[in-house]
Amino acid sequence: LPLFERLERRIVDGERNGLETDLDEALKSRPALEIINDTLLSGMKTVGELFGAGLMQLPFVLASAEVMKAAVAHLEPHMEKTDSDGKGTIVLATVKGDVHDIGKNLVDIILTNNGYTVVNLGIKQPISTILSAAEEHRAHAVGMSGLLVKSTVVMKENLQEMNARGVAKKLPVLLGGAALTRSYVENDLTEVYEGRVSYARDAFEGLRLMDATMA
Ligand code: B1M
Repeated sequence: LPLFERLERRIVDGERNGLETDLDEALKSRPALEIINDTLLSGMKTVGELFGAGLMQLPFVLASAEVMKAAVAHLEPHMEKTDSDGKGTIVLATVKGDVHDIGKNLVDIILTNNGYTVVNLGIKQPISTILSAAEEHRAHAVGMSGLLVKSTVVMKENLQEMNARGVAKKLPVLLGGAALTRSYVENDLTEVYEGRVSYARDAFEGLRLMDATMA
């Protein structure tokens, strides 16, 4: 297979052997982010479709995710970074009950490379932990990721909890993940939250929204 098709195939097949060699070759003709967005994420999309259709078993999905993570880790040092620093602090987490973290970690990389301090709490984080970290780090915003449909409900409960604790006005919230829709966030959740809540389709929209929040 040609290089980029082979790379995409590696994600689908969960094939790590020779991954770094292929990535180094790919870096000669394309920027790291483009490789992630156009090639690797396309592979993950196929994995999601196969799994959703019952054509791929969970351990193989996990193997694909591991290759994806290894690829992102290898590409990360090659990504563009801005000189600007100290643009603000965001606490980032995958919500309670949800283990998906590839998207969240991409958001971390993009924000960090663009001058934000990201406190990445990891997966399955209850709102109490997220809010303790926000207080400790004097965060300017909270970012929550979740890919399961049930995570969209958890996010709503988290926003209600933030209202109840009286932190909504000072903590804008950024939400993202495959199960969310723009209309759910912009119609339903803005009704719920007493602060500002926005939806980011991808890591770049997350960056734009953070820039707008901090402006
Ligand atoms: Co899971 N899984 N999974 N899975 N998995 C999905 C989400 C699913 C849609 C697959 C499917 O059925 N087609 C489905 C959810 C269905 C639903 O809820 N209706 C599903 C399921 C069912 C499950 C399990 C329940 C399976 C089981 O156990 N029977 C289980 C859940 C466990 C749990 O969470 N409690 C499970 C487990 C796993 C693995 C562990 C095997 C693995 C995750 C490994 C890991 O993350 N470390 C996995 C994977 C890999 C997927 C799919 C195939 C790919 C997800 C991914 O990494 N995509 C996924 C299919 C899909 O998403 N359609 C699926 C690439 C990633 C870059 O995209 O995270 O969406 P994403 O991030 C995007 C944007 O959404 C956005 O930016 C990124 C792009 O720039 N974004 C943000 C994300 N977060 C953001 C935050 C922001 C801003 C933007 O600001 C804060």
